[in-house]
Amino acid sequence: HAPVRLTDYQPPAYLLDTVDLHFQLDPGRTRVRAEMALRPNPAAGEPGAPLVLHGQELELLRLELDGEPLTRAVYSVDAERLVIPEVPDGAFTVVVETATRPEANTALEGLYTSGGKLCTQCEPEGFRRITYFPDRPDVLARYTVTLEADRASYPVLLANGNRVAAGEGEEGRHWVRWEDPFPKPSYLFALVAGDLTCCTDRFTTASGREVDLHLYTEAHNADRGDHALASLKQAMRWDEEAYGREYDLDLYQVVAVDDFNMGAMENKGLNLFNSQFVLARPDTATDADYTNIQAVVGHEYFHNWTGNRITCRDWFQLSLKEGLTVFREQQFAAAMGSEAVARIDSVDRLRGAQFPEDAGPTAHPVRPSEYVEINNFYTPTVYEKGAEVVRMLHNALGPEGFRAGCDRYFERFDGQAVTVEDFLTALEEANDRDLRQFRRWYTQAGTPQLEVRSSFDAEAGTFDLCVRQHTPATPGQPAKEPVPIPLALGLVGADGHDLPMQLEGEEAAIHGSRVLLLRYEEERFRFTGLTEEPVPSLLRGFSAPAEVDYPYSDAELAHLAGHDSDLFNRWEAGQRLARTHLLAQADAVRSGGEARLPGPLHQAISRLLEAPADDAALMARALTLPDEGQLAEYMETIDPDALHAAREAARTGLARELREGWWSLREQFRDAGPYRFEPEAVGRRALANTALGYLMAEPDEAAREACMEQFREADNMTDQLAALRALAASDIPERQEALEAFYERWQDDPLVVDKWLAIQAASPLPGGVERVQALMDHPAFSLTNPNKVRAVIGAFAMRNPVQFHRPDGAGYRLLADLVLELDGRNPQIAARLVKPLTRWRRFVPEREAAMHAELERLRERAGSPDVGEMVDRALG
Ligand code: HT7
Ligand code: ZN
Repeated sequence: HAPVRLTDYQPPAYLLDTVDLHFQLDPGRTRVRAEMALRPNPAAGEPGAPLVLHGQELELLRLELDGEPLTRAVYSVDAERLVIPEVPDGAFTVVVETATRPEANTALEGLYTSGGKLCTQCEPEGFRRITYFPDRPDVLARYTVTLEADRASYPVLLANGNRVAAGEGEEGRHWVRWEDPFPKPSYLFALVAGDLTCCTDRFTTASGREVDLHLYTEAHNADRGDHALASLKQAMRWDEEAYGREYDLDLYQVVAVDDFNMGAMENKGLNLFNSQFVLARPDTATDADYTNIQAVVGHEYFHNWTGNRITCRDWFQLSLKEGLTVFREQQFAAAMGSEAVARIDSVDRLRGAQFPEDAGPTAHPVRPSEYVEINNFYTPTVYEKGAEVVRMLHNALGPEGFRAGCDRYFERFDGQAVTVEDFLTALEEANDRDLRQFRRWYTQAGTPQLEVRSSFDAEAGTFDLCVRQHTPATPGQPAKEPVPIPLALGLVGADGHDLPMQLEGEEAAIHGSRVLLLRYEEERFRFTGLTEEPVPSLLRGFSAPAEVDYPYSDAELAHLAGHDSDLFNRWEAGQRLARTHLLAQADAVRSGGEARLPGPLHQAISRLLEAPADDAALMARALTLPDEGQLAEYMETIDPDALHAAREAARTGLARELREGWWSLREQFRDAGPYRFEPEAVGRRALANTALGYLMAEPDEAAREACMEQFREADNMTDQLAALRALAASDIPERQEALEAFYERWQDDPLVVDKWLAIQAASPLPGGVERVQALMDHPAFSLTNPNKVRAVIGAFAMRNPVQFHRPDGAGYRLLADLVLELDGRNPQIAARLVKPLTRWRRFVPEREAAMHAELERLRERAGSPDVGEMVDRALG
């Protein structure tokens, strides 16, 4: 499959003004009539060019040009496109009639069935599975859509925009017509047909427009929409206040769909959501679910301006909408809860998924320059690193400067399909700034490494910092240029306070944090007027997506962990201390020794337990050891068994040594009273359950009893699941009892069953491969439902390193077998599952060989371009 290249971009030869779509919906065979009003694009400079329409898996029934039927002699059609070589010079219309088979569509792109519903997923290139069409994001048109279907099976018929007409058809059929006044690209088209219940709410915009909010679910889930609706209203208000952006239609619709390839989709006025990211009730959804729902509902809403009103010119610009929207989502999350906790959680995600991607064979820039299958580029780099890049811009310009730049962007490009370059130009112009060097963040892959060294001269009262930046080579980019890095820092004194910072040559000192903007490979800074040697607190708030290397002593890390005024770095120091010692233990195991609880880690956790917990959520994170996946990134050659042994020894050691502390922490923070999703209550539950996790790391009688009691009596899923997770990770008789009881109780609730599956698949107990095989044979499992696949295989391959990397390679075989099975059904999901195998070169020799063998097998047998591209990149 030939790659698509950014440098080959050509503007569309024809523009599309209006589209009139008519669907005769039927799950077996749906007929689609598309009438398109086209005209030559004056900007294309290609008079007389052929008209090229994309199309896949379609049955072509009829083609007309300006009302005249066309015969095969005057057009050509293959598996990818339909070409009409000659069209009139001026405006013309094309009518295409096609048929598609929603029920047979297992790829979940285009029009497909989920449960009893018919629904669509068009981003990025799904519309071409609905009709022949100029399916590219820079072709924007006004859509009118008529949906006709059997009334009994599909009483609700939804599309984008406003409902303008409805009527009865023959033989029990009915129809509804929708009009979307905003020009949009085909990827934002959506329709839904089904027997749905509508939860309603209202929102009054800042300028007084009344907006109806409609959330559609299946009838039995009607009591699970409140949180999503509340989150939607919070997001709408926040976007008005933070960005001055109002909603622009009279209706905002959200539909919950069970079979969905990703989290949610921002279709204009008709968002489709994976049920997991919209449905919540205290007894069925955890705090993490509530938090995710708030974030995803916000994310899709924010796309209305960053993505829909202003969209991408081509798919290389994906981060223009995704990076910016993730950043906006992160700002929203911080505003709805604790800023430090929100930052820790997003950095954790970045480090857990994006740093490894940037350091491996699938590394690519935030704005990639070529792809084979665009679906493979919905990555942590485009999303999360893209958001970090926007955050750096926000910090560099300041909140007002950034807002002014965004205002200019919205004003100047509204209704257009644009590029990252256009966004940066708007920021530059509004701020009279030059962001030329900053553009490298979009074009250069790899995580910059910052080597920082210091020296203190007590006599002169100076503290020198030498900072070197280096970005390791990535595929296709052997040599790297320095990128501008805003290094936020503070100098922490012996009493724990920030010391004043005065650089040589400066007139006055700065108190608190300051930002050094690094532009060169090596830079030196001299701080003056210091009467004591400070501990540098570097990259405060994670001011750039970079890795800091500084030779901190244990005492310095403990000092920062206890006192840093930057809460993110307080947490970071504790994690760094834990990481250093856990890695040392893992090395000891590799050299034939036994892992034990490192003293400095014991002291650090014990100090945390003694200190008052002002922010329970923050404390819960500080008490949690870095996971094995994160630790692996810092190991020269990854040995999953050694890492597991080291982390377990520390966890059980802490459980034993600090037993009293864990008990009292749990007692102190267990929440009484009814469930409420409020930051303080969420923090309390997180902390109490962290304590329970430690108690269950060494499960004595009392801990087992307490855990079972919590499991049985919890009135909310957060506490019940925390207990079940602890039980499922322990080889004790209560384990099976609890798992059976949980399934018995929740077997009819697919989203809760997903949790039950994931907990077992992620359990580090021996026999993981067999457990996963048994789960895949369980009636609750289904290969056609991406949530089930993610719950079992995703959890196993991505959250259970010790079992997945089993020495005999059975974990890898199981994963590769599944990729092959999914390859023909849902290539998008199959390709995503290849990811855990792509880092094969980083592992100890026998695992490396076993992973490599599975990749070779995939290369030989997989048929889809999606999996093919991932495997080719992995093998390099
Ligand atoms: N913009 C969306 C990206 C997307 C997607 C969503 C659902 C199913 C398949 C999809 N492929 C791409 C999601 C977002 O970032 O909001
Ligand atoms: Zn998005």
